[in-house]
Amino acid sequence: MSIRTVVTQPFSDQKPGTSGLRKKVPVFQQTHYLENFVQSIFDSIAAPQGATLVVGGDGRYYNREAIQTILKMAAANGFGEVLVGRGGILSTPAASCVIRKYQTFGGIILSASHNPGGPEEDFGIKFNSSNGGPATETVTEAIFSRSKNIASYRILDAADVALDKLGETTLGAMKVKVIDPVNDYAELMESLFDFDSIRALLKNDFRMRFDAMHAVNGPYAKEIIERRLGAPVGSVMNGVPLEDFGGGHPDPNLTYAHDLVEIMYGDDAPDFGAASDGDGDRNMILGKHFFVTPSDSLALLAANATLAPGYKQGLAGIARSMPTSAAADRVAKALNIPCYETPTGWKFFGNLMDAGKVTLCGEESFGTGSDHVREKDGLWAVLFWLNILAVRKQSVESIVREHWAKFGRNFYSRYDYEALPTEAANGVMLHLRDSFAGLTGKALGRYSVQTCDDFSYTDPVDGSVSKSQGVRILFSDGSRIIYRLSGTGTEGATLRVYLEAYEADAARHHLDAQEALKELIGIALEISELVQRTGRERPTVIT
Ligand code: VG1
Ligand code: CO
Repeated sequence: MSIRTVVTQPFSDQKPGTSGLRKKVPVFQQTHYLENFVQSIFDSIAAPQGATLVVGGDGRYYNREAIQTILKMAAANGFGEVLVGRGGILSTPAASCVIRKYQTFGGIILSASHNPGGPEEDFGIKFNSSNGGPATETVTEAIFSRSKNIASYRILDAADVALDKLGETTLGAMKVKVIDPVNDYAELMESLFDFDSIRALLKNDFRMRFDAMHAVNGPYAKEIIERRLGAPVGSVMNGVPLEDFGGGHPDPNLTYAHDLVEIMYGDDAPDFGAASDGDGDRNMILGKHFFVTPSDSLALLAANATLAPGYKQGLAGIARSMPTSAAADRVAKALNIPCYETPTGWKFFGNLMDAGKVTLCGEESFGTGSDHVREKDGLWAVLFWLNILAVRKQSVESIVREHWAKFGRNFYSRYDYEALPTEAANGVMLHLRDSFAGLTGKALGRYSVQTCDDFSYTDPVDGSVSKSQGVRILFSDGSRIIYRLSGTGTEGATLRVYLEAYEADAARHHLDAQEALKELIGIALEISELVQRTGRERPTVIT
């Protein structure tokens, strides 16, 4: 077995986005493409000789091939050991858990999350640091700049490693340990939640469905929900991970999780429904005929956190991404703890959690998590909800309505315009930035503009500054319209419009969100000139 140094040419498009490098599979299959990016990671992270790395992915098409390449390159780049999930599988939160538990140098996670998988669909790769969290912008910038001048990479000439059997093998001088992908994660969940109470709840006439969407969380949910918590077999649906997720979008929202939505809005619906995404870090929470918005879910978990054993000592603070609704801010205020507002993407929460400033974090994009790992965590959120339901013995809907009655309701919706011509999408953003001066102080229907800006964030821990994180139009009553370009798409540009209106009056809390936000939506379309500039009458997805 010998180490080969392969001469290569840089690719110009290896800039990591919101969560790593995401491209269509055929892009990754180009000669040297994956290798260049992996070498750029290794060249940028300064791992000591003999360091341990974690490798795993969501099992989508190209996962296995990519893992073999990464293992051979890790061996040629001086790593001493790699922990890899059996079959190359690790959910994103499980990878974060393993990186932390075994105090490794970091990990490489292969996923394009909620994007479809298959030979013509999406693939992705990212590096997580020793805290278990996505590399900070400083590191991803270093990787990108390395990728622009890379001239060669190192790889071991060796046969493929057997990944389907637990145990240890060697690859050159490097050890490869194939680990159970579920065990460490399941143990962590048992340490945080009251499994006895949840078991008792599931034994009564409480019924639940978890939709794994043919994605990575199937084996995790079956082990935890059906085996350890004793829910009847069949409570976990679409539980076998498939390379193409059964041809669907493994995205837990009301549009794509249609199997679950039909059941939860049908006759004789179960009491609780939940789903997670391709790599297991997102979650959607449903009650009987009832949808909990992700922003509300974060606020509710915060308000009820002490009901779960792992959080009984209370929360240090809460963090939410800027476009996420301010529902959590109201809970933080009542609890007298700080609430941080960060740019979109989980990488911005890591420093706050490492510094002990926050315990819970969340994003409007169906992401919630805590400092138990450094990624958002889909199944964790589901178990947290089950723990709360087991203690409060109320329906999901009544818990949410009580919460609104106490804190007020933040009506919320997001409109996504996918695969737009990049120029048109950029045009909308430029036009908005040019409009700031004219908008400030202006009355628009029943709203009046207080300020407009382009969100900029200074990390309170390391002082790093992230600019241009989204255009905000803030109204005097706390309502907001936010415009952002997605950093995870692989086709043209995706424009997201986030809408939020606060309603203190309980008599209006029963309204449908689209109804309550109608005027704001009209304003958002008008001032952005979105329809004229993009030619799109309607969004691709509304969440
Ligand atoms: C989207 C979401 C963001 C999330 C990111 C990664 O990013 O909006 O909140 O952190 O996906 O989630 P963007 O840049 O497309 O808006 V995942 O589950 O795709 O790793
Ligand atoms: Co995901």
